[in-house]
Amino acid sequence: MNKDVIKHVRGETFFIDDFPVPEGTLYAAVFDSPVAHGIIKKLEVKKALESKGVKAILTAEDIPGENQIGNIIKDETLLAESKVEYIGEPVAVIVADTPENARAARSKIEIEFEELPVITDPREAMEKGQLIAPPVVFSSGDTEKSFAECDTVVEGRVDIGGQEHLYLELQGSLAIPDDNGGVKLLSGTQSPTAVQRATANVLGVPMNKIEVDVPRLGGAFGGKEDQATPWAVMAALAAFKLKKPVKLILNRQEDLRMTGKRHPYSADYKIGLNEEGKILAYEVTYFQNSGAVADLSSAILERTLFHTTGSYFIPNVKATGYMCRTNLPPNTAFRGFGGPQGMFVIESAIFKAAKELGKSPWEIQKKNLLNEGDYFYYGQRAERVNARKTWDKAENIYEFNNKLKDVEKFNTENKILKKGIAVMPLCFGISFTSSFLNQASALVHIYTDGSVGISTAAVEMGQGVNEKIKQVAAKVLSVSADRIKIETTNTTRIANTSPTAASTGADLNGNATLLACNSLKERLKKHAASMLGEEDSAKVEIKNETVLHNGASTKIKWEELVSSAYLNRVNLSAHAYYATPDIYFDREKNKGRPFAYHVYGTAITTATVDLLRGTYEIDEVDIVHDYGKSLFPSIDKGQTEGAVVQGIGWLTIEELVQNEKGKLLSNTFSTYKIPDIYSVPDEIKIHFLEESENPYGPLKSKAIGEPPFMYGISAYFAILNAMDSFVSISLEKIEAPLTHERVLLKIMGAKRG
Ligand code: LUZ
Ligand code: MOS
Repeated sequence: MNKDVIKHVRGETFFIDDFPVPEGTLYAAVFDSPVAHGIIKKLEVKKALESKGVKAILTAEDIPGENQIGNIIKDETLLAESKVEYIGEPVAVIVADTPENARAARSKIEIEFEELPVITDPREAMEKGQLIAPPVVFSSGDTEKSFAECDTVVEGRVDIGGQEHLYLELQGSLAIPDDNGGVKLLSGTQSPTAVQRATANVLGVPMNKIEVDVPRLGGAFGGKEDQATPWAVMAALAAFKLKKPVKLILNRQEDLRMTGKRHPYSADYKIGLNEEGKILAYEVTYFQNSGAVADLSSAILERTLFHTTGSYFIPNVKATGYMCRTNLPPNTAFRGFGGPQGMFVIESAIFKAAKELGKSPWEIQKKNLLNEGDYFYYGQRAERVNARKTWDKAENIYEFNNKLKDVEKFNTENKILKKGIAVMPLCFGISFTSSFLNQASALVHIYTDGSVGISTAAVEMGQGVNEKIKQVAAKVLSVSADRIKIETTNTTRIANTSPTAASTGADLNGNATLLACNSLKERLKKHAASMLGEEDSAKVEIKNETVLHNGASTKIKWEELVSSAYLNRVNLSAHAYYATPDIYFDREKNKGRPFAYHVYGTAITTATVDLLRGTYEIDEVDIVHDYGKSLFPSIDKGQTEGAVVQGIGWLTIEELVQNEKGKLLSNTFSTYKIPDIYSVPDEIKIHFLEESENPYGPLKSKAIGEPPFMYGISAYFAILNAMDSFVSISLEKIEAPLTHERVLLKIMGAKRG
């Protein structure tokens, strides 16, 4: 099992807010904009400064370097200057002796605005020319020509809601000034180097003066890939100015209000098929609700474009994406990173086309699955494709035909309850789509007592990457995993870290660890050979903490070997670097091989809908997933289960609501509902696909973090399928989330079929 969780369950784990703080630590709170769009006419902090315990109030004017924390596009200030663009936008940082006093001073800050029109809808932003960047088009073949030759052409619109990350640990950081004019940060970030870079930029110091240490995160899901940065930089700014340690931790209300979510999308599609149900052409336009500033939106839109055709081969495709600027907090990375939105639209198109053709969706899905050697429309050749393999396996082991019969029987026997079924084939590209991010390094020390310490760029956020890296090192060195400690992620030990994101944490850092451990093993084997008087180190092996000579055990154990190596001046530390091979992408042609590989799988989901009440239950999700050779099956299984539930939540009960003024109304746990023990599927069955090997993963494993999230899409269509078995529901506009309320309204608005 993942031993990392034992401390969590006992409440013994230190998150940022649990570390003992240095003497004299001050506490910061953020004063954020109460209006979604406006010009700041007056900002007066005098009264607040006189408030109990307040030490300082910092605004944009107090920034010694550049007031800029934009990651991809430089369009994001740390603290607002002359205007604000969303409710929750940071304007000032209040520093006081206690967190309570810092927050109490907040209401004493006086601010006045000239309010400007507020846009929350991406299509409205588009009409008003509010785009963050020029549109992006990916295409292949000739859709227009192909549509003319199709037997059936179906069009429609899809609206997809956002999603709150709801990591358990809130955003925050502790900043400690040093005596070199720099700052050491404890930060809850997936991107230590992004925090380091932004802090250096804002403070006007070189990056080497900023040390970022990340012990672990209490969940992230993408919400801390870019948006852990501002709070760390604010704490650093305060520490830098006041020469005192400063802690800044958002409370839940602040976190919900100030941070961005998964991007809502609106989309128009057109899909063309021949009589047999083969998809010949697909056109789609995405209107991404990017929020007020770019954040990671351009990369997220790109991943949507990469996943436009889902698990299918379609010969003629044209996809256009618009990054629409709205007056909402900057929407950001969230498990799947735009991929789920793209895949939801193609599944919607197939569902509607199936209905037009009088076929079942799964018939069309199956007919169009990717085959070995097909080309993705962005130019990558599909290799080691397991789309059909996982589909067929799922059909067989879960007895799909019997399931269909059961559903039909249930539906003839029941009037108020109806069952539905849906299948979701998964194909998700693994690698950062910005090729340069696909690099990592590892630093491995063997101490003189034989214990091992490993530093990498990977951030542990509950996903189990530390345990996986331990597995890699334990296998390569052939020592017990109990000898190995994974250190915190720290920019002074591992520089220029890529975010722990894009499901690549274990791949990139595991591969770097593997290389470092291999060098150490070679050195130790050579030393063991010299201990044995053997000239050929190939005749020596280290196995289960014992030195073997010509395949036979010797008396030399791991501890003795290490200690002797040290005394003989063998270097017991190794640093290694890994960069994913064979990937590139040409952004002029929008063609290339952006992904090292793809993860495949198939989920079959059944749901029961109560037609009278609009309520539903997800009965069962049955999965065949391609894990490669799993590094840690119980972690991979847990990641799959969690991702499925999170994916279901996104499309069913989790609903973000803003009013026309851009205020988040679903801003508490009572108004924003996430899956709980009552709403999760009664059963999630998971079958590990046999015979899958991945040359790009450490020890042939495959990435796990994001892909299974998209199995949640089948829950949506299982509910729709159940409803459609009773009444002919309109598919003109497919809207998510499919809340109980929406189900009821859709049934009431439908004609009896
Ligand atoms: N982050 C990123 C990601 O910067 N690039 C990506 O391609 C990506 N994909 C998934 C999640 N985070
Ligand atoms: Mo990400 S959405 O932080 O992999």
